[in-house]
Amino acid sequence: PARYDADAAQRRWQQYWQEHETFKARDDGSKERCYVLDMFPYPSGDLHMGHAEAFAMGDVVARYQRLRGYDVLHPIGWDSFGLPAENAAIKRNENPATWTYANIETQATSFKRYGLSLDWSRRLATSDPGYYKWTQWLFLKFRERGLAYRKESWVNWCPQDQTVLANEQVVNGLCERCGTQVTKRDLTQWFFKVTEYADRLLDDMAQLEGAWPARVLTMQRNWIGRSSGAYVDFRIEGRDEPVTVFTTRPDTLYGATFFVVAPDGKLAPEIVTDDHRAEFEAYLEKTKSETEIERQSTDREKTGVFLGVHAVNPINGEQIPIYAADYVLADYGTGAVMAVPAHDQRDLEFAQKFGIAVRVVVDTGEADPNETGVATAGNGSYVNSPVLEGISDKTAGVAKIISTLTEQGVGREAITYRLRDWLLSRQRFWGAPIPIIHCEECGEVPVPEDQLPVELPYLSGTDLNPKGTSPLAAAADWVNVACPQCGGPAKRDTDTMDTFVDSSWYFFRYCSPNDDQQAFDPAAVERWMPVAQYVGGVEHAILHLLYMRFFTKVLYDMGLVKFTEPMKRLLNQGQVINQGKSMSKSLGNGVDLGTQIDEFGVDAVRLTVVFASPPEEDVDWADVSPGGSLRFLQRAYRMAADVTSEPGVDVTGGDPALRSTVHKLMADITDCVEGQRFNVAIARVMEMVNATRKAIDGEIGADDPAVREAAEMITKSLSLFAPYVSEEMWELLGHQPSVADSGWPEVDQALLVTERVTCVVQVKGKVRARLEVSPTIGEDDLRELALADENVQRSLDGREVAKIIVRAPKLVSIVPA
Ligand code: ANZ
Ligand code: ZN
Repeated sequence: PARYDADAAQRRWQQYWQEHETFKARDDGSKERCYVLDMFPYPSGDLHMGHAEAFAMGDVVARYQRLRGYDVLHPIGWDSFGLPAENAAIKRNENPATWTYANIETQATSFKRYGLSLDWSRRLATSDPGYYKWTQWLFLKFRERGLAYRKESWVNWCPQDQTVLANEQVVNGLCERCGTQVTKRDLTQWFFKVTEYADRLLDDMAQLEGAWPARVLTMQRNWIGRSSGAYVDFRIEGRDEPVTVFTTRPDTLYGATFFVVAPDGKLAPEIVTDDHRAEFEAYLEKTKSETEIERQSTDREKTGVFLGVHAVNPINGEQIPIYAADYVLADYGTGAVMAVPAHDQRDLEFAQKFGIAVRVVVDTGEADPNETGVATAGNGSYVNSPVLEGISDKTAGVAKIISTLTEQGVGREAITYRLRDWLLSRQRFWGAPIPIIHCEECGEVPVPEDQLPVELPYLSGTDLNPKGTSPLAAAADWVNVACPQCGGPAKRDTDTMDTFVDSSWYFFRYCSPNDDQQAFDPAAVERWMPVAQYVGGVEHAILHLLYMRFFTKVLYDMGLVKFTEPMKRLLNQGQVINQGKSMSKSLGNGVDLGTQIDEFGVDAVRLTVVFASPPEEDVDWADVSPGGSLRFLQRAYRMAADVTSEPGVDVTGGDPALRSTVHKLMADITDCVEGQRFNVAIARVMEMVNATRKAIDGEIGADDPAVREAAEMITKSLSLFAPYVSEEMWELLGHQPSVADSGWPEVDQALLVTERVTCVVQVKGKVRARLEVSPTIGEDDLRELALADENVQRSLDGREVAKIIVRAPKLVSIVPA
């Protein structure tokens, strides 16, 4: 019998697709456009199982939309700046580009072998000067709008890598890359003012509701962390300016029995008295080695030091002691809090440890926090709070205090966000240089646009070793330049940009990837975007997706794009794991994609990763069977080989039962693909193959037009998941390539309807109702149905039934008493 040779098919069709540019976006207006995008890969080594799954999912959508008749844009590129390239280059004593571009070539070859329906003509890499020129241009535009600025700030610092780390690069207090304990350091850094867009980032999520996974929206909402409350000004003895706190519970102001400031904020060292300075400084050192996550953790024992000064509560003039404690963060709210131990758990734990009074000001009916050690946070009537007397509702209490404080000029309504501005400076080599020149006379001077890109100098090996600041600082020829404004001696900024900047706009670039006059052609973007389907890992649920949304809104404000959300629909595929665990070298449970492909072929591997589970769930390689997938593909291939009718035969004359079965399955496949239940879609294709095989081997026979119709539907459906074998099958069925151009099957709605007959119901010989029923309905069911009918009931008008004759399925005759 006919056998599918995966290896030969892979070689043959890869070449065919390439020669015929089968998957090139036409962009000629002949068809409606549809942009399907996979998160672009980082070029670390060859493709792995994770890529195999993610890209198989994206390709299902791209191939489906293409068959549906869309002009599909399905591009590929590389997020090719970043630390691993730099570390590899130091190890190998070469320039990071060598490692990077070699890996890109390896991955490109593997992507082609993997049979993805990609438009290779739009390929890009963020480390190409032709790309990062525009990253730099965007930076300058953001700066012109006041959205990029420099400030001093504490940053996470890895002493080993000698670099600043973003919060997400710190895992349990350790550097994500090298495992060294992270410390804090004060540096002047570049930031993007993403906080200015906090409200829009929240509000525009309405556009994404139902189209993005709910958990991603929740994560983004929490990350932005909008809270409303009030600012309250406290005087401090011996100081002119008041200190402002942010509180979500201004209504508990009478319960504030102490005051806490962040040890690492500006205020603490200013107000600490000499008696307490040494103790404070020791505490500050300790705090610096802690991560934000540790500091916010609720089950940690509270620590802190008294600063020797008091604050004055503006509502009652009470003096309360000021502490520095690490549970208060320097850069949230104002970095200072009024502590209300009766109604805030952290404050209560602190008060109990330091012997501070706990004063209940809201009677919630719960037990006294003094005794239980549990702060009460609920609604209740206010006590010990003269201004709030008679009020017993939180909203009213908050409003009353805010109006009182506002009148007295010591407080006001406020909203704060967890979201911080985006620290984009990196003291590393392999990134887009920040296009700023620092001149002693003129200060910060942007590099003139006609001098972009600011290209990286050629450094390699140990020259790339971090030296506390960027390795770029050591490239004297590169750093020292004439000031573009005054011509005097000046220095280039030696920081490079966070790679999240590169990936915040690449999807725009794909619309006109070779344009050397602009970052992207707004007209091309308008034709293709927003992206219809974005596919990628949930590890990007927060930062990448938030930052690219931010970029899009800024570009909207610049008038360059006409929409505010770039990705209409998002799919987060799960991971490929093995034996219940993430694959890792240390566990030795890695599965090599190349080896799997060599053994089972691309189609079987692709089918396996998609069939294993719903797309958003993990695939455990220990539970799947690529061998089973291959056997199924052989079965499908043999089925196609056995069809004996000619292409174009009139299928309407085919076996009605088989047609009805197949059309129902086909309708289901379409629904499943639309609804991203790809695994179920594959199960239906398998059912279709079984039904068709049975028909071929049974009475219906290989020559029945219904068999051909089924085989063609199978081939088209299967091409979303197993493109190579499907091209072969399409050919076996007597068609010209490519199956990717063959169009999605039309389902005949008439064949979906289960057959019905009309049953006449008579009452006393008169027709009172007509019921649509199944031809096989039973007598009892029909009797019940007839008696339940509204018109029948009306004509019976409450009378008993004396006699009822049921002749299923066509007649019911009722005689009332
Ligand atoms: C007094 C109070 C009484 C508070 C009470 C809460 C309950 P969210 O909801 O997360 O915005 N806070 C303010 N700034 C802080 C900082 N920099 N570090 C740590 N905690 C800070 O939390 C706001 C509440 O967290 C604020 O309201 C403040 O404590 C504390 F019964 O003020 B509250
Ligand atoms: Zn100058």
